[in-house]
Amino acid sequence: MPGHLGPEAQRQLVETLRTAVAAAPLVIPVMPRTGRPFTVRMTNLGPLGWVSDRAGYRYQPTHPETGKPWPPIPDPLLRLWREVSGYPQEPEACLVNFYNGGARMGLHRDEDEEDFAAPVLSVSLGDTAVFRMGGPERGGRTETLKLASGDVLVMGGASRLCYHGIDRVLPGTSSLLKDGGRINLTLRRVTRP
Ligand code: MD3
Ligand code: FE
Repeated sequence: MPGHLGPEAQRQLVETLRTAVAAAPLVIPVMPRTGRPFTVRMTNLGPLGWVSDRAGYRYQPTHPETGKPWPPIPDPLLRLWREVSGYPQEPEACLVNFYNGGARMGLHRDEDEEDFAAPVLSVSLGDTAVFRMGGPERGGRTETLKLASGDVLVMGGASRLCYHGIDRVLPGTSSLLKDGGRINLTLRRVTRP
């Protein structure tokens, strides 16, 4: 849904995220086993948060460094989920990804959730990203799509288990974030109801 969030809604969301990130700082996750750092920095909102460290990928109720519960998912995001997800239960996790100039995210599938019946809902803020979408198998055909500030993407049905990633972020394409970069929010249902 291109431009689903208008400029004022985007600014308010960024303001809310500044407060949340002060309580739950962005961390640079590392890959399981190798310990290779991500280029994206992450935090979470909601009862569960997605983390990656040498031990693996998982959802957990607390921030890995502060040990405190993740801040709540802000009301505007809960309302967005109710409006567009088509899913009766509330989201349990909101993963916050921050991309600076050189950050990217390799092709992967989101499969650490128990409940694949629920869609993943993505909100883009700040600089435009080149998003790559493939099929259900690694190595298949892929296509790219630009994700701009305010765009909302609902990945449900067959697309829920498709490979996807972020090739790059295009600097200077938005003035929403003072120092540039991109924020992506993904709302997720984790447990089976
Ligand atoms: C397709 N984030 O956090 S959002 C992720 O822009 C992630 O930060 C990217 O991939 C980002 O896991 C892409 C769009 C997105 C989110 C979830 C999906 C696409 C998806 C789940 C299944 C298929
Ligand atoms: Fe993903």
